[in-house]
Amino acid sequence: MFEFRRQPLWTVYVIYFVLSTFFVRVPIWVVTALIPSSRPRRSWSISRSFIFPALRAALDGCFRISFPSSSKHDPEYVATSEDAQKFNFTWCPSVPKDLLVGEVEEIAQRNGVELQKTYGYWFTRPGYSGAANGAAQSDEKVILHLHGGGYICASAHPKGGGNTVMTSGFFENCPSIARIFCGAYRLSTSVPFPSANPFPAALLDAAATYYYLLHAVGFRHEQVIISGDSAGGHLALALVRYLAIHQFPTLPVPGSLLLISPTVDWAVTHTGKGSSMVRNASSDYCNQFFAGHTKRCLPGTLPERDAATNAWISPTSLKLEDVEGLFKGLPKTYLLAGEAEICLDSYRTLRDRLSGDIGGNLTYNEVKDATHDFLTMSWHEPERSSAFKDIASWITAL
Ligand SMILES: *[C@@H]1O[C@H](CO)[C@@H](O)[C@H](O)[C@H]1NC(C)=O
Ligand SMILES: *[C@@H]1O[C@H](CO)[C@@H](O)[C@H](O)[C@H]1NC(C)=O
Ligand SMILES: CC(=O)N[C@H]1CO[C@H](CO)[C@@H](O)[C@@H]1O
Repeated sequence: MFEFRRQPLWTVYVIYFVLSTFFVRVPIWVVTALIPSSRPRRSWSISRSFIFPALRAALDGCFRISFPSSSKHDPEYVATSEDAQKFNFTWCPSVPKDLLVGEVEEIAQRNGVELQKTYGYWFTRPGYSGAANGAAQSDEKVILHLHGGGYICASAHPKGGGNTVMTSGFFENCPSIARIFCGAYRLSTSVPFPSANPFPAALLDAAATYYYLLHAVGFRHEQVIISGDSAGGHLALALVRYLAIHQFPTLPVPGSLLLISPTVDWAVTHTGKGSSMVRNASSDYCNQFFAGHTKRCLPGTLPERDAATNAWISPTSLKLEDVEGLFKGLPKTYLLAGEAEICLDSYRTLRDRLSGDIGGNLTYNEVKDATHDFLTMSWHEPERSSAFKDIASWITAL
């Protein structure tokens, strides 16, 4: 993995990638998209069957050379440039020290993870007239959204991944949502890069963004929907579980939790011939994310096997010994799964564990023929809008 990250291999690989894509891959994608029986899914449209392998190839390429990162998305740059106002950037101070307790505190000490300030961006509904970071209205519902990217790429920046497509989906389909706060958290690295920001770095940052909404903007906890897609869904689940275990008076469990294709089995314990990992491999593009990198990033100095035996890392791991009560005290939760995803089996395990603990407060939606994190793909229609509409009625009924 990342074997071509250094020059001159980087350049050689990029040239090879561009040429082979134009002259070999694109023609193959065109032909396979045109013939229904050779599409990633027979039921998929021609255009989706063409865009999908391109997305997969781009990601696989990144796993060879490393993920691009833009200095214009660096918070220190944004904070001191005109982008701060343009994108409604804000810093969020770290949570007070007394909110770091229990097992998470022990792991933080062991991994040398400190509390630190983080940041985020406000997204507003078109036509929104107030200040993006203005005081909470008494009847307003707000979404705190945590982005995906396997804990190793993307950001909360409007141009840093799927955030703009995701938030516009909420604005177009959920009339009661006027603004969304995309909270940033530390990304992680591990071999072949130097190890940085293992668990619970992202959890502490996500907690800081929620603390900001309650204490700086003035939302009551019931008004907040904590949401996350992919790795951000894993993070949202971990944060709310942490709050449910400790019942902090200054940082109560939020009103509700929205999990969008949450990556909840980094150890890949749902595996084998009949599993979605194998059976849905051709209709999912993030196979590389489960090839071991994030699984090494998150545990830090914990033993490697902890990826499978620690519920903070893999809450749906089939190797967890005691799962009863794992999600006790969680609020109303909506879990969105794509039926064409490799992670589908782990979502079904999450569904079963959640419903064991919160019963009817769980809403599960498994969308036929949908691939991983499809709410971030404007080309994944009609499934995307239809799922957003279903989420909208769940929000209305909260
Ligand atoms: C930032 O907030 C203002 C309202 O204060 C809004 O008009 C503008 O569209 C927002 N920018 C983004 C990127 O959402
Ligand atoms: C479901 O949520 C309601 C409040 O919204 C709560 O009173 C009830 O205890 C919850 N049920 C479970 C099983 O968690
Ligand atoms: C087309 C296909 O094989 N889909 C599979 C995706 O994974 C689920 C869960 O394992 C299977 O039930 C589907 O048949």
